Amino acid sequence: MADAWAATLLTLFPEMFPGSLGQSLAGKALDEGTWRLDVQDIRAEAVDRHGSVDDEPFGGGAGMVMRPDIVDSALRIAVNPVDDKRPIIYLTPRGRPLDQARVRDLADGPGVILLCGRYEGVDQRVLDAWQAEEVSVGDYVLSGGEPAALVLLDAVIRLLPGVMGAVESLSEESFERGLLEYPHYTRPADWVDRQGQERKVPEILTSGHHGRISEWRKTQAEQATRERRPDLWQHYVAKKDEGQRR
Ligand code: 6GU
Repeated sequence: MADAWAATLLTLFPEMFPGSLGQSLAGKALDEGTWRLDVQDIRAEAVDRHGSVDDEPFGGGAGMVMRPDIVDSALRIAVNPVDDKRPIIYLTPRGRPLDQARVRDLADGPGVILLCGRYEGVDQRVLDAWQAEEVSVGDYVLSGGEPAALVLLDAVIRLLPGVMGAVESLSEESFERGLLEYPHYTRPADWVDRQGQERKVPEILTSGHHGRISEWRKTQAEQATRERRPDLWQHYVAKKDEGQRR
């Protein structure tokens, strides 16, 4: 059998893992050996008796920066230079935004080495030396890379073979078609909210007309995308036009 998809995670807060990844689909897949998680405490690489891993930024400014020598030691332990083909990803709001295409590529590969920074970040030289890919999970600032690592791993692990039961739900979902998903409804068909207002399920969904239901869902998906994500909408329209010109 081929080796399981393997994540190695470098962090100053190893107790944060597996965290949410020990639950639900990801947790079951972890127990079953579909993927593995090695958590490495960066502080174990400290060389002084205080266990320092950071220092003041050259040039001044707020906060502390993680030392390149300490992070380098941690990476030397994590990476086997002979046969480790896994990308090294440093999680930072300075990084390229994570998207479903990158998530898919990671799921298709052997695994990932994730470096979580704290404080103001990691000395740039060690990132350059290891050709670390800098990745962000969105335009907001987290207090550290750890929750971002959980997000990235969650997105990848659900794509690993055998993790998601219903494979059909994959190709139809958000982003796989470049659109946000249509809204979902279930029983009861007639429901009264807390103000006493009757809220019925859109009639088309209980009509049994599968063709018309598909059309309705597509329209709903397009409308939501146009209103909420003009960036995705532009891309979708451009690709549709390109398809028609062929
Ligand atoms: Cl990857 N790290 C931190 N600290 N903040 C973020 C982020 C990553 N992505 C978005 N905000």
